[in-house]
Amino acid sequence: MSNRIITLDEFIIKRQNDFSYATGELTGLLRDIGVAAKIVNREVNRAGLINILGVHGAENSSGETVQKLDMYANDKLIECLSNSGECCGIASEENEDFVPLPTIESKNAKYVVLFDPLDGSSNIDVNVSVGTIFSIYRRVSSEDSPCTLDDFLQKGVEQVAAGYVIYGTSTILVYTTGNGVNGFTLDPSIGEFCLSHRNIQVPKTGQYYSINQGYYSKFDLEMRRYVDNCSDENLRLRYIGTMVADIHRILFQGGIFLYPSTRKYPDGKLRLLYECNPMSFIMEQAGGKSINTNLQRILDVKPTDLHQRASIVIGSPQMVDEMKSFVEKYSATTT
Ligand code: P6P
Repeated sequence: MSNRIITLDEFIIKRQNDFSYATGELTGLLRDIGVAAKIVNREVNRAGLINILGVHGAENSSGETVQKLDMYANDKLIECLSNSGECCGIASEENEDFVPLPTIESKNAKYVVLFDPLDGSSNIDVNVSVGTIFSIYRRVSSEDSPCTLDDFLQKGVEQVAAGYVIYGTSTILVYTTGNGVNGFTLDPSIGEFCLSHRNIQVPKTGQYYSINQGYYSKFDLEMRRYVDNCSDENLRLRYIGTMVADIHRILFQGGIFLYPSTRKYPDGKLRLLYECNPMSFIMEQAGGKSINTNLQRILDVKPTDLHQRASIVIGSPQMVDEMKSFVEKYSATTT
């Protein structure tokens, strides 16, 4: 295999024939997201130096305090997607409502984009990996009018593309358009994302489980028993507190990530539309599985609200199946 550098742009253009209906717009959209990721990466890397850390003071739609870098990343993504002319609307964790992009070109655009601009932002101040997550759908509303809420409330199985950027020891963009998963590492010396992980396949099983064990006493009984079982099986606990980083590790080393319902978050904490759905699309495309603690496939859940939460169990297929059968068995014996 040649060691020739393949940039993200080159790869996207070469693969645009993978999906018959695209007329280059999805290609343009993915490239624009790549540009936004480079801009955000620059600021994430400089954050400690130019003092844009610290609490922005505002609160996002989840009532969480927003760090300045969240707002910066949010603004840059909206700016790049607005300039692209390929996107008719966006929805973000940082915006209460969806944002139609009303320019003439965009109004005829076919796609909407949902994103978490900076996942794990509470980790920024302590130099732990954070990420950006994005999810792309074809609009369902008429193309000669502004986008509508229905364009965003589609099942995860309808996504045409999804991806994430992890800002860690290196910056890696991972995405899928439904034809496998590929990873691109940013080479700062040339300012390009270069193909570094071709056709990522998650290991069928693994030695790691990833859950906030601090909530153990607040889990449902069968989840507590499953966590006990992980310990009995001598699995190793790894929990970074950034969903992108925990799932990125699982894609390469295998394992299972769980954010179940708790008393504080009876429907789970993570957001269905711009966290669980895109990460589940990627995981399934890499051969993994993703369900909620009602044992329903995440991508089949019909959304009813932009910011609705979901419980999630995602990772190596054998481990998700084992967890599912464990819960089924335990629930059966406890009814
Ligand atoms: P907890 C980060 O705030 C986040 O949204 C995900 O990236 C992460 O997996 C989760 O919340 C961590 O939540 O309750 O364990 O701190």
